[in-house]
Amino acid sequence: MAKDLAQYYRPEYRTTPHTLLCPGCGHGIILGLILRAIDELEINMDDMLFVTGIGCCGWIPTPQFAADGMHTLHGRALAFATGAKLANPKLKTLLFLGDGDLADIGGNHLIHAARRNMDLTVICGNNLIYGMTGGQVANSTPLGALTSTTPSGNPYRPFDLCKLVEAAGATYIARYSILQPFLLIKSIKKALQTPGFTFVEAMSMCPTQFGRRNRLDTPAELLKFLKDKYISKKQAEGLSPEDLKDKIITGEFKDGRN
Ligand SMILES: Cc1ncc(C[n+]2csc(CCOP(=O)(O)OP(=O)(O)O)c2C)c(N)n1
Ligand SMILES: [Mg+2]
Repeated sequence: MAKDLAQYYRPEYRTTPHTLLCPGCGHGIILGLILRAIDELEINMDDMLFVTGIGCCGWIPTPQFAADGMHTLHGRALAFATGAKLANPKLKTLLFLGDGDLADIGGNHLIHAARRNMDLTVICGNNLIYGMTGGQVANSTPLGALTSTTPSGNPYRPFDLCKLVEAAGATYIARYSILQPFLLIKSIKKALQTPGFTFVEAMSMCPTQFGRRNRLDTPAELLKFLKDKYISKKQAEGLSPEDLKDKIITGEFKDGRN
């Protein structure tokens, strides 16, 4: 099991971790799970490259991880990562991207990186909203949810990002929530070990924007709301489209090489 995770931080961040994350933010949990996956696989941080775009997720690997990192432009992290991978194919390249960064402004890059089956691991920290910029609606926001740009409720149905990358050609695909930390660690490990485009949708949470705007006033209330939303692939079997309407299915959706 995990050793002292401080070893993965640059010395100046070991005693006072640098975090811009709000209390109750799910991204911090995912940060710990990514490090645990790397620790369990015994990957040397010198062999890793972390790439992010802009958003709260952008602050997860950089500047504190003791590894090479690129904090790039909003929606363009996959393009930067593609270039870096071509320049140095030996680096294990992990991107940690927000739902908006990855699939709104960056949506076309996502489709084509998956289609080309680039050897990249993408972890999407999906908090159902644009967290950093004031709680605007995202491709991932549930139907009816309140955001700063949908004060009467989101009229659009959300993307299913796992189905999107599956259709485009990704090799490994899984979705688990921060309520399933061990399954998330396992899937991140598999994603890092599988060549090709590998995708883990890590369902996070944002009490500051999503919770507050949807009258889920504490992180615990938001967590309970999300717990009711997630069901496993097995639980979803046999349920009608009506029963599944408000649910998010978790599980491993593809585990193979194309
Ligand atoms: C070209 C450009 N357009 C818009 C922005 C503003 N912007 C920065 S982050 C962001 C969305 C963040 O949402 P998400 O990717 O879901 O990350 P989160 O903060 O929720 O983790 C937006 C719209 C920007 N920085 N650059
Ligand atoms: Mg977000």
